[in-house]
This record gives sequence, structure tokens and C-alpha cells, in this order.
Amino acid sequence: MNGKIITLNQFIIDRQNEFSYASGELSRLLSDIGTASKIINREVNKAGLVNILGDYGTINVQGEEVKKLDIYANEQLIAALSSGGECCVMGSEENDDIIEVNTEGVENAKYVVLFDPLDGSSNIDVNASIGTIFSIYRRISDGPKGGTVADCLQDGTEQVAAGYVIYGSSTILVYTTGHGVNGFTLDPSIGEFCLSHPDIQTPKDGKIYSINEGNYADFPEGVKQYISYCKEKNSAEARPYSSRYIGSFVADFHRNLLKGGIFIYPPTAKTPNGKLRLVYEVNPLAFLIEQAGGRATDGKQRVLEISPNALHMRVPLFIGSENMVKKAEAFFAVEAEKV
Ligand code: AHM
Ligand code: MG
Repeated sequence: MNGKIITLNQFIIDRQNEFSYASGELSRLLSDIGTASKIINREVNKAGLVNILGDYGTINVQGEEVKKLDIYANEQLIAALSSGGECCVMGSEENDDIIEVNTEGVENAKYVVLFDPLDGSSNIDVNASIGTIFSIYRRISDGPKGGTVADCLQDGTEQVAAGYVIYGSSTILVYTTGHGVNGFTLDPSIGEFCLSHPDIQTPKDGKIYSINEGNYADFPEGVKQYISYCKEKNSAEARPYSSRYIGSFVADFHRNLLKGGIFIYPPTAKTPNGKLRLVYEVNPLAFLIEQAGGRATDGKQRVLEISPNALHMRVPLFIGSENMVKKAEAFFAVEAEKV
């Protein structure tokens, strides 16, 4: 790079001509998400001060109620997206039902946004990375009001944009509109996301596997065998691989995206559909990994082609470097056939 700073908003405007449909609105929507995430970031950075500033549920010195961070993040995103005029309906991990937008002129709003406002929130108390995940679709309903459940349950292949923000050692926003993947690091001194990771491509092979091995006893046989394969000594194939698992999907995904690796949340005896949610956790990161040259399946089929039947539907997930995911699928398929 030539040292010139390109901010997120500048980048979005420069790339606006990549989408023919309602490009100005989509640009504004992405920019609104960027702004909301800066506000969330500010609160995330204060998380460790909670006992000083006031416990959750209490009134702080400014007379405001201290909210749990995931609730706070949810409210920020809903507020930003409701007032922008581009979003007709939302779906969030924090809300059982869809969030209807009722602002004036909502019948003209063209986009649908699904999000997990603060993923990996069990990591907040220990100062490990957490993130916001978002997914954007075109509205398919028409009518005099806001969007519908059907707008929120489109196949992942219909996404027009998706991304995440990771609140880590730095705060990074990564997104795609189907024309590659770009990452922006927040410069706190100027309050802007600046292009830091242009055109991210994930390695075809990696040396990291990420899975909650504590659940090993409940894993399908094929997954157990794949784990043994990852641990096996084979210097020609750079095995054993390293095991890395933060327990925060965005953080595990981001590391593997940059370094190469595989993240698995398999079906288990206790959770036959895995844990992760298709619509606002899995699909956005599946869109990103495919755009970066990687692969995302439920062990058998491309997750982007699974039709959601409920807002909070779960799916098993194998995501990451193409060759690693294919290898894991091969183990998974052989053992599945034997059952
Ligand atoms: P959450 O949405 O309640 O935070 O749960 C999702 C998180 C993911 O970030 C992470 O990959 C996964 O749960 C970890 O689950 P587990 O603790 O079962 O390994
Ligand atoms: Mg989550």
C-alpha cells in the first residue's frame, strides 16, 4: 500500500458501483452498521470497569441503567438500522421473533438485516475476543408496511452483503458484498475504520483445527477420526496440526481466515444440529469464507444452500480452508455410510 488511508466509508462509496440494485441504500446500511459497531466497541472496552461503574441492572452515576453488553449491542444495532430508512425488518439472536420496523416510509425500505449483536459473550468476563456478525438480504415481500418472516428466511446464497466486527486486541470490521473480502481496523485516535486487510484470500490448506474437544465423547465417529488425523505425525503433510479454540466463533473464524485452518461445530448426540445458528451466525461467515476462497458445509452440503425454516435454526458446521474442509467431509461421509 502507498500509505494513503482509506476509510470504511470512503471504500464503500468507491465500490458502490459494484451493486446495481439500490446501491446508495446498501452503502448507507453498511455505514450505519459500522457506526453502531464503534459505539458497541466503546462499551466493550469498558467491560472490565463494570464493577467500578456499576453492576448490571443497577443505575450508574449518570443515572442510566447498566445493561448487559449483549443487550446493549442489540439495542444499538436495532436503533441504527430502524432509523436509517434502508432496513424493513431485522432478526437478532437476542429476539425470539423478527423485529419489525415501523418508521414512516418503511414500505420503501429495500433491505433485511440479520445479526448476532455480540457473539461469544461468555468471553466478556475474561477479556477475550467477541464479535458482532451481520447478514444483509434484499427485501422479497411487498406491501404497505415493513418486512416479513419470509424476508428473514432466505437461503444464504441470496445474501447481498455480510460481515463481522471483532473486538479483539484491535477492533476489525471485515465484510463482503460478493466482490471479495476486505478488512478495516479501527484507529481509535481518529475514530475511523481504515482499510488494513485488502482482498483477503484464505489459504487452501492450513495447520489449525478448531473444535470444542471437550464434547469428544458425543462426536460422530467420522469427526473423531478426523481429529485423530489432525493429531497424527506426518511431516510431509505438516501434521500434527495445532489445536486452537477460543469459544468465540468470530475470533476463531478470523484467525483461521487469515492463517488457514478449519473450524468445526459438529452434530453431537446432545445437539444433533450442532450449536451455531444458520441465519445470523453461519450464513454470513459462510459467504465470507467462500468469497475468500474457502469452503463451508454442514458436513454434506453447502450451508448457503440450506433453506432456513426458522429464525433460530441450528446447523452443524465445517468451515475454513478448502482442502481441510474437504478432508473432514470425507471422514464424516465414510463413517455416516456405515451407520
Ligand atoms: P453465543 O451466541 O451464545 O455466544 O454462542 C455461540 C458461541 C460461538 O461464538 C462459539 O463458537 C460457540 O458458541 C462455542 O460453543 P461451545 O462453548 O459449546 O464450544
Ligand atoms: Mg452467538
